[in-house]
Amino acid sequence: MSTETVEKQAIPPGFENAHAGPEEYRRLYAESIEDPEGFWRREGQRLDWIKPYTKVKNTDFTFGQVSIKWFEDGVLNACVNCVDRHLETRGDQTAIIFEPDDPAAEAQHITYNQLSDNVNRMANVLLSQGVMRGDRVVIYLPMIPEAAYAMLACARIGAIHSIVFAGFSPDALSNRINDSGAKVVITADTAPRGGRRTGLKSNTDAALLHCSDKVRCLVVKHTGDQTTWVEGRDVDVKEQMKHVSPDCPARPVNAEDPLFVLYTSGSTGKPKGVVHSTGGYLVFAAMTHEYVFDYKDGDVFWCTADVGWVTGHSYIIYGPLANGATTVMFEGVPTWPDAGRFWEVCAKHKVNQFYTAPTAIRALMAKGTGFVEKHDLSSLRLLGTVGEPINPEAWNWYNDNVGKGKCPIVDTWWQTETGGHMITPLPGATETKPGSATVPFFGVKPAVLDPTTAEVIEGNPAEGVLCIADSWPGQMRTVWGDHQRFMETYFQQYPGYYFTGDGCRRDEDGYYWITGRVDDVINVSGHRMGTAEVESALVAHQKVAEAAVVGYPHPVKGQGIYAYVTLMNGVEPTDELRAELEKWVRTEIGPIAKPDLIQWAPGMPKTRSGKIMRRILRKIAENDYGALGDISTLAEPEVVDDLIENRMNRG
Ligand code: 6R9
Repeated sequence: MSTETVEKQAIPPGFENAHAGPEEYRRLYAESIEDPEGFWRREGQRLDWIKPYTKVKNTDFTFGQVSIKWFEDGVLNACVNCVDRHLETRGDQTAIIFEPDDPAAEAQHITYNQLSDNVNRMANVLLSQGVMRGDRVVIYLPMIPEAAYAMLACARIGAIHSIVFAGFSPDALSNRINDSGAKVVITADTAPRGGRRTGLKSNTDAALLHCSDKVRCLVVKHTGDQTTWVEGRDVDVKEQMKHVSPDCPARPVNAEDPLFVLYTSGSTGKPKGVVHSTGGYLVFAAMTHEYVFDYKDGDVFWCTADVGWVTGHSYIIYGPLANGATTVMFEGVPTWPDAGRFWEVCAKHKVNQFYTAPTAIRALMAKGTGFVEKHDLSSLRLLGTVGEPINPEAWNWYNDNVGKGKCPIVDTWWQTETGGHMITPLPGATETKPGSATVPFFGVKPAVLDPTTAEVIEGNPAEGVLCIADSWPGQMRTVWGDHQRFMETYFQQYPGYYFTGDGCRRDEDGYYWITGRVDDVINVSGHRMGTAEVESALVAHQKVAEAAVVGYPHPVKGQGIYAYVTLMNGVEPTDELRAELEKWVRTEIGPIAKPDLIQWAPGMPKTRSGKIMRRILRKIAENDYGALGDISTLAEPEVVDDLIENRMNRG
């Protein structure tokens, strides 16, 4: 689909008093770029500081000496900012609504007072285990309130948390415990999800076989399921929390002290421990949460991500709680007991802002509109997406059926590395275009660079790799234990810029369209093509539920287009349909984009966070499936066998 033909969607009524209107966006954006010192000096004040900063920005993108510091002489505590400072004015307000996996179980409403009590107790338990300022604590928990308590308890005592998504294997867990040098791992007995249970404690037992025997294991007895118990190593957290004091003094830390390390899923090589700071990160998470979601006092905010991903860090915990919000924590999955669960929960808790991933929207779209129509979604004011480009069909479905045409959709482009939203509409300020993340957030200076010459492409339209020309407070500071790798990954290829790894197009209106990771860009007969574009065309066909496109070596064209296609429920995969889809893409984009090979894929290999693992699809398409590499992070490793068996490119 050509982006030029996409109509701008007006700002829906009801956003006249949003945090920023069109004029204010222009004014503040200009200020943030022309005077970053002044802009962020003011914005930094949205936090409470124990010792106010006098310095604001001290950053250098020069390869070999990359250094990023914000508010560097300020002293604060992140937990105080997310909990203590709200107690006087909103101690009895709900901080966290916990919605359990089992829809019949009762939801918990945890007030700021209760949050404070639990966090202080958890912090005292950590101290009693010898955890000190700067120590690492690995958190391997399901989406339960104790995950929030554990994160904030670490922040309270100046320890650095590193969450490992509860869907990861024992191998992944032990690698992260060892790489971060953690003293303690916090886990739970078992994790219920979609009616099934994962043995987190047994996974942790297996992981700890490969770690120092000094690592302590704190266990949250969540379901009460039977587990093994290693005396002297395992600690019953809930029991200990009863016996310690509900008061734990907050440790003042420097703005640049790390708040957390989060490993990025290993699409290439060893996972990187992304390090985020305390001051800059929290300012950026809080500010983006307020502006991008137009968060106002009393709103109920729901981000459906898992706290194991950066989205959960910034928009379930740190951003919302720094703003004194009510944030929903959901333990379950969108499709259990049926495809109406999201909408049931929205209706039940009168959710105002709902933030999810395109992959979830497409999965629910394939099940039909009946599941949405059953529930009262009148509380919704705003919808958001994150994680991948959203194809216009999913955007429209979301807009029509969930937002009923009344809710702005914020398509937020950002990364684990960026800490918070980078390119995104502001609901009261930005007209949207389905499929575009639109315009930069305050303080963000995107640049489109030519991938071969590394030169900046000025003017519109432009197409190339997406870089960021200057630092913003939420930027990652380093790779844990490997600053050299940090510099090589992000600052070497395009000197003077932060390289995002994404390709993008900037249209006539200056709107950004993320075309996917640059390693997903394929070159067919000398024409560069975003795989996302072909996928978008394929999923626009009414019989297609999901599509993933990769390149494969082609004797004439350089690269050919290999498409994996998942059909809607009940649609027969026939040769006629294959021909129909080829023709469809030809007419949607042009003959150049016609897939050379289409393989029916009953399922896609996805990471636990729902991202399609293109590395695997590329290998299968290259008929090189012997070298698939690590598939342990896949949600359903079985789908790979089916894809190999039915591959189209047998060499
Ligand atoms: C927050 C998060 C980052 C990568 C990023 C890009 C893709 C994220 C997107 C998007 C298009 C959006 N991505 N948001 N692509 N439109 N709105 O997802 O972090 O897991 O580190 O992934 O995800 O490719 O580079 P992370």
